[in-house]
Amino acid sequence: MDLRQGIGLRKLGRTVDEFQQDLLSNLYFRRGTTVESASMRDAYETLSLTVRDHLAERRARTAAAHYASNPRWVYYLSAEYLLGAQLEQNLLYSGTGEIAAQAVKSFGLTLEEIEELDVEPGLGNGGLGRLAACLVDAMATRDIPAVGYGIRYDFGIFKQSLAAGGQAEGPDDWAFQGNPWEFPAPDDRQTVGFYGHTEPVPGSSTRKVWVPGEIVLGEPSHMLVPGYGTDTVNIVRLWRARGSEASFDLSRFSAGQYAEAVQEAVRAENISKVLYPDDSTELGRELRLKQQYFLVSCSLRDIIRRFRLRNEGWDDFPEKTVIQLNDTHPTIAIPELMRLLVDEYELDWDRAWSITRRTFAYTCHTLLPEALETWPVHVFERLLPRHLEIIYLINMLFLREVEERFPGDVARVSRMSIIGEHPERRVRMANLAVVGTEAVNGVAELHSKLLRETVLNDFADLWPAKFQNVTNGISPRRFVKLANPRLSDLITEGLGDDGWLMDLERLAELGSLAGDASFLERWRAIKRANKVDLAVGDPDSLTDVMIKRFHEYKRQQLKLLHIITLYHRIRANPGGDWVPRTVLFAGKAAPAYHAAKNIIRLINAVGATIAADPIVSPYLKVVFAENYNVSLAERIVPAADLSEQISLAGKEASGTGNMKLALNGALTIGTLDGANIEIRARVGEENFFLFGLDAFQAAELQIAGYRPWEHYERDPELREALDAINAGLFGGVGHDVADSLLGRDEYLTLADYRAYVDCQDEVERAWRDQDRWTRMSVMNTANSGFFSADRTVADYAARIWRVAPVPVAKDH
Ligand code: 26V
Repeated sequence: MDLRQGIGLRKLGRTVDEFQQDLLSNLYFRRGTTVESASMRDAYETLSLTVRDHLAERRARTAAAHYASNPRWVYYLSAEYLLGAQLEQNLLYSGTGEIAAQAVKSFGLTLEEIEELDVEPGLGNGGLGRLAACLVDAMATRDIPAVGYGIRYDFGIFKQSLAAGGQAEGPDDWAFQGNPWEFPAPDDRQTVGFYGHTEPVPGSSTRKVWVPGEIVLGEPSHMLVPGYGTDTVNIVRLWRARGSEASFDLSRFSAGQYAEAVQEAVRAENISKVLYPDDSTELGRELRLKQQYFLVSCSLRDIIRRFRLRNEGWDDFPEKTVIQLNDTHPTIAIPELMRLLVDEYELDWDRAWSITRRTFAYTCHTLLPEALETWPVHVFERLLPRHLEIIYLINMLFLREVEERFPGDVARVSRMSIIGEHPERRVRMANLAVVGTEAVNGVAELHSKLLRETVLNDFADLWPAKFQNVTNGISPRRFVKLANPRLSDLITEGLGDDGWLMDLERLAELGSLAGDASFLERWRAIKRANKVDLAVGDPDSLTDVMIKRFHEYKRQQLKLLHIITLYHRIRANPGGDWVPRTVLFAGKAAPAYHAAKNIIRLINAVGATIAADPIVSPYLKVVFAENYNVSLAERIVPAADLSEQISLAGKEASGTGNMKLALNGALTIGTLDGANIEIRARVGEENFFLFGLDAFQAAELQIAGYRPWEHYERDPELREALDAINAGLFGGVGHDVADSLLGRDEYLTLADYRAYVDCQDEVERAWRDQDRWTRMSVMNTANSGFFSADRTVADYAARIWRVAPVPVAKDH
């Protein structure tokens, strides 16, 4: 690096010959093997290291630029990242795809076969984790100095398979054979305390000394996060727990108790052992709180270390630092920063509180009450005694403020308290997150509005300016360019260049091509070719996809009722002019979420009955694709004709699969929920299949008293569908699903059934006119430019983070 001594970095290979030489030297010197004895694994590791070097060189220039400008930094704190497979992405972002393909060919290999060894790190559950990955991608693309902090789980989200038609879970030991994409940085390890007690500090009313009862080490490693079309390479820094030397019990070892001697170390390492696979229901497990504090404690100390590299004192801290909390999972960062400032750096409480509040911002990703995190006070007290004291003090001062503003309003005070009292005392993390931050945002217009008007209404009364909306977005690089190369090439040809990949609103220029017959012909041929690649059904059938986590509010069961209705219609009129359909489901259910697993079982049972039926099977096929993850999404999304976004209105915060599908030319059938509303507003109501209750009507119906049974009695097709389940038509599977629908039907499935089925008839009318359908498809892509994560990041940067880009110099 030519930073101080004028020493230049040796140039990395830019021609096929040079790239081959780089491969060879990496094979010999870093992999430690030879051409003669190299395995496919060696080939994969060597190619990955060679590509990684190109990004690492850019990383060095990025770090130099950041160091020189001492900018305001964005720190994204997230318990989850779903980064997706790395090799193909990094070939694209480093611009080495072409030469790498030719270079590996000379060794008798293809990129495709090497890419098959590239395992995606499944360090997240679903939407929230993938959003984190899209946002770090977009921050790098926008040249924003940023670090994403997370946990390096040994086991990611479980591997899903089907066993006897139901979900079975297997371990995801994703880095079992090593991970060439990460750089371990053991020198930057941090020490984290748990348990223990606090002691007063003589002469101080606010300071305390916390004497932890357990000490754990956090060791970071980082993965490179390149920007597209720029030289910025940011990092995601992931912490892994290690036992400290003190956790090794020498006396037991000497006494021959070898296993007992290391049990403390094993306990420590369990902290980052496994990702919790339950999204949207809180279990209140101590180990999960431990994970959260582990992430927060390591990350905050690292942030302070980085701040100290270029700054002194504390006054500039909130000017140089913004910490975005991805949901409440990292919210203990608020009392932790208070603890560091007050107890360790000896700032007075008010100054520390002013710094803390100005440093954090909070993104909420849900509206479901059961997904709002709370922790029993006794769990908190045992694990983090000092943090609980700090929370009590924050709460006392905060509630005093509330009483001053709303004198005598005790109900309001108890609703806003960070400590809930009933049925047991619990710490309400969302309340803490709102109180301790400068900005709070929802993830789609409707979601942000409902947050202000319902869940966080009291807080919005108190601090209206704090509440904002930042509609989610997705990476067009991963979900169009990499996932759908055929469509990308056609778009690039249509627009004249590939600038749309960094300026997605330019897709609007496609609108003028929607009248061009030959363009439409090619558009349709690409969709068909993508379906052939996916190979799940007849490529000429309507490919109807529902891909997302399984949850009752998302209503996979509504899609099932529609499928059963189609089955009955075809059976009743075998010679009818039916639209052939392939329905593709994919998604995981939380292992303990029995109702969701029952829906998976019923999908497979219905699929089997249909497949065995010679009358129906020519027109209808139901497929369940196992182990939905980022890589599978990249294969399904380009092949979809119809995108199912049918959650009960008011329940889906945003959705991001809806954006991926619309951008790839699928038409949406959906409710007025989450970002569907914004998709419809942009692609045009004539290009969107809308049905169902809106959020207001749904809430009114719940209040008025909803009786699902009435829909069953009134609607013969609905009755026929539910009766078929109960009569055992699907191998006796699904009684529990039917019972739940006819009993409480919490998510108003039966209330929306008729509107949904009728709307599906509308879909089929549109499908029969393939020219019309293809035009609608083009208009969906053309008008989805808003849903780029680059725009999302620009919104955060302008309205919440107040950060500016820092360009990276081209050369040393
Ligand atoms: C929530 C919880 C709740 C407590 C226990 C453990 C746990 C683990 C994960 C989560 C995350 C659920 C929240 C989530 O993924 N929300 C989704 O966020 C997407 C990105 O903003 C959004 O598009 C989806 O609509 C929303 O469901």
